[in-house]
Amino acid sequence: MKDHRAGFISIVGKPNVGKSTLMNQLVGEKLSIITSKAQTTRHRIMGIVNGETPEFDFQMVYSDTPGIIKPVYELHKSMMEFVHGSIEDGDVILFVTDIYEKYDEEDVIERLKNATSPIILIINKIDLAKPEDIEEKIQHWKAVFQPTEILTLSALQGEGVPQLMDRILHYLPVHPPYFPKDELTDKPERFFAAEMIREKIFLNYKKEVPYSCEVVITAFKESDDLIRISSEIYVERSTQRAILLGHKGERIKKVGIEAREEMEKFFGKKVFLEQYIKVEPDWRQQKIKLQGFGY
Ligand code: GDP
Ligand code: K
Ligand code: MG
Repeated sequence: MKDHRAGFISIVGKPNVGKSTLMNQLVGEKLSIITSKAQTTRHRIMGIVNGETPEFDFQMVYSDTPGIIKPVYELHKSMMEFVHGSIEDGDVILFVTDIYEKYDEEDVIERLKNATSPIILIINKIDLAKPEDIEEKIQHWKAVFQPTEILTLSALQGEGVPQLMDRILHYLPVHPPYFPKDELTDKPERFFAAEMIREKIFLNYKKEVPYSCEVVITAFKESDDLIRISSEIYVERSTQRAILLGHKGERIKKVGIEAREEMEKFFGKKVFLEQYIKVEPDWRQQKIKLQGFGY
């Protein structure tokens, strides 16, 4: 019998460095929403890859995490707890950096220095960089701390991703699978439905509105050829509700159309989507309400 290897791989780093893009490349499905705005990923999201090499079978369990930021709201604190938890539980840690970012989160560097698992430091977005800048960045990181390895890649173009997979497999411990072999993720389908609506809100509105929104799926009813999904979008103030709606409800209608198209691709079925907007004053500041939203 072949050995089985399995482990948790945590993807951490600042906002917008390409963590979700990288995870989707590694997992091969669009599990994690990607936008050009910071803080799109609020939860820890797991993606599971099962496979085999000539020597062993394996299961990789990836966690994508919210970007590392200094907490301002209660919401941010629980987001950062996910990040710290990921550094502690990971069998392999992918610390993602952007070729042109300025890194100043000393506390996270400290946590990484104390981590006992291998740390692969990734310099992402090399498609944007000149070769001499890449070399300089490698030297910079070697001076800051000693990760187990440094790899350069372009998550967007997939360049360097197979090499990264090989290195992850190298560090994966011998262990039986953690999840049934036919599961792609630990999150229920309605989680993805909510994330797709949130993604479209991020893409359609400016400034603080997307950060003030939370999406809850209140019904998810699947029949042979159709999924009926009802959603509630929570905002903090009635002025935000008005912005979200737009003139005659046209802006939220556009969000709904785009989210539905995304859901139909993801679930492979026709989707009927309802959206209701509700005002819940200061939900981001209140722990009880956040717990109700699953944080
Ligand atoms: P996250 O906040 O770290 O999860 O970052 P995302 O995966 O959401 O990506 C943030 C932005 O960077 C998006 O616009 C991505 O398309 C872009 N991006 C990610 N990886 C690359 C890359 O390798 N090259 C370039 N040019 N852009 C990238
Ligand atoms: K992002
Ligand atoms: Mg992300």
